[in-house]
This record gives sequence, C-alpha cells and structure tokens, in this order.
Amino acid sequence: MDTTYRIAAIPGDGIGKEVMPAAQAVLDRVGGRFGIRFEWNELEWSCEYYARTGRMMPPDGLDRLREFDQIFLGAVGYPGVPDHVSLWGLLIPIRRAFRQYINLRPVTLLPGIDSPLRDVPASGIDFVVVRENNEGEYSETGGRMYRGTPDELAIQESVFTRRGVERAMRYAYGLAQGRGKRLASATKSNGIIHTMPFWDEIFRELAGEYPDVVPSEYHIDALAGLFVLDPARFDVVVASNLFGDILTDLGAAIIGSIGIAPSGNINPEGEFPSMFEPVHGSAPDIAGQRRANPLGQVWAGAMMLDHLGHEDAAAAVMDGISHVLAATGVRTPDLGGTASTQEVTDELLAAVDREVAR
Ligand code: GGG
Repeated sequence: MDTTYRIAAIPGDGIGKEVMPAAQAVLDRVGGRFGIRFEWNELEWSCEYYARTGRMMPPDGLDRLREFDQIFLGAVGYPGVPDHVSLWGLLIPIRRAFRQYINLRPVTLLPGIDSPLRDVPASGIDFVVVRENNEGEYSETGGRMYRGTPDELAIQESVFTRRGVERAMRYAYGLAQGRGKRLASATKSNGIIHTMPFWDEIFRELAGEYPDVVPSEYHIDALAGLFVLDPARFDVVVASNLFGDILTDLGAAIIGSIGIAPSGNINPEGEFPSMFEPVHGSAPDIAGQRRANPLGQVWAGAMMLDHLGHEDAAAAVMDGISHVLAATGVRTPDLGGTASTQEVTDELLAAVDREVAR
C-alpha cells in the first residue's frame, strides 16, 4: 500500500508559481515508483493574497499548516509589497512557529554544470551550509525614532541565545561526523564584539564533544573569499542566520546558478512540519516568461523526500536531475540554455521514467 503524505504547497509569488507545478509533477512521478503518494493542498498565500486581504496568510494560517506532514514553498516577494512585509508575514513566522531552526543548504556542483570558477573538477564543490534559522540578525528587537526628522534613527538588535546557537552547532557537528568530518564556523568576532565571540566560545566548547570532527573558524569576509578560491576545502559550514543567507547565495553562484540551489528549513525533532524551498526568490524580472529554472524547486523536493525517510526516492530525483544536466543540452537561460521551464520539466520526467525502465 502507498504511503500518503499531506503536503501544504505554497507556490507564493513570481516564478514560485511556475516552478512549483514542475516539481510536483516530478515528485508525483517518482513517488509512484516508490509507493509514495503526495496529497497536495495548495495555499494561495502570497503578495497577491496580501493585496486582497492585507495579510500574507490568514490569522489561523499557522494552525492550518500544523496539520500537514511537510510544507513545500516556492518563493515569496513581489514589487508593491515591501520585502520585510512579505518575509515577516509568511516565511519567518513559519520558520519560527515550527522551530525550523536549521536551514540546510547543500552546495554541490552537479555533473554537467561548469562552475564559473576556473579549474574546478566535476566533484570539486560539495559542502553543506547549516544556517541558524530562528534568531541571530533576523530579529524583531529594535525600533525607529524621530521618523521624518533629521534626527531619525533605526536600531536593530541581534539575538543569539545559548540554546539557539548550541542546537545549530550540534546539528552541524553531527552532520560533519556523517560526512567528511570537517566543520567550518563563520564568525566575525574581530568586529562584532558581543555576539560573535559568544558564537566562537560555544563552537569551541562543543568541539570537545565531537573529537572526530576537525573544527575551523573563519571570519566571514575571508570565508567568502575562500568559497571562490578554494571551495574544495569545505565539508560542512555553520553560520548565523544572516551570514548563512549571504554565503549560500554565493554558494549557489559557484555551483552554476541560484536557479538550482535548494534548501530545507528543518525541525530536527520532527515535532512540527519542516519546509522545503529553493534558495531563489520570486524573480519578478523573469516572472511570466516561463523560463525559470525548476531544478532548485525539484532538488528541494528531493530534500523533502530524504527528510521523510525516502532516501531511495530522493536519489532517483537527483539521478534524474543529473541525467538532464549531464546527458542533454536542455537547460534554462540561467544555465546558458534556451529551454523553457516546461521543456526542462518534460526532460526530467523522461529521465525519471528512463530510470524506471532500467
Ligand atoms: N524561495 C525562497 C524565497 O522566496 N526567499 C525569499 C527570501 O528573500 N528569503 C530570505 C531568507 O531566506 O531569509
């Protein structure tokens, strides 16, 4: 008998609405082969919804989401709604309410893609960024005063708790134990005098509990440079909320395109649904042109399968992606091709069918 999962699908805005159906089609197709059925419950929460209702999601939105096994999100944000409104009205409340305190972002150069970096061999980039996802620089603490006067000011406090930092770092150390046993921490404790030395202290304290993992610390500016100059040195990287967000856009660039980078907002304890989304945003500049790359959303779907315990099905999705990239010239313009979202999706469906036939 098939295992059925109830998934909340939030396509969101812009190209989110174009890549979501592509990923759903691929997951349905692969699911069929592995006895997995997805019951998609589409929620129209978005900037368009905001324009109609004044809210990014209804007042009982989080309660409704709680009932689902997982959440599959496209992209959030559109001109006309300030970005902080769309993010704090949907994405961030979900991450926080459901204790999705890990944002897992693989940075892997897939077969068939040339990195924009020179002389990077096919398997030369393969690391994971563990981004702390519930606190840090993404904080509501602060305020504005004297608006509209020459004395106007804004204060934004970062919030780093021992509990929050420890759990992100423990997750990262554990992940490194199961991979290449190297963990790099992104810091900036030379310039940021309170939170970052605290971050470093906890990183060093925990190192003793994971003697098989080699820890290293880098100031974020140097780390960004090394992502470009020597990406092969990294295995797992742990970073605060903002640092992790910025680093992973760079990570996406060195693996060829932000259009393919996936992420999982993980509640490791499984008390709440986790949420899977591409790293990219809604890309209003290309929305409606039907040429968005669906691979980031599809890869996020593979992460969801993995999280649900279907490693074999996740691998089948990744095999399909690799086949399309390595063995066909079908790719969207962000990867130098001319194919549409639908053409890439069709090729991907054919690739997963081909796997079935083998
Ligand atoms: N697909 C993800 C998305 O729409 N992201 C919008 C964004 O700006 N996210 C910032 C963040 O992940 O903190």
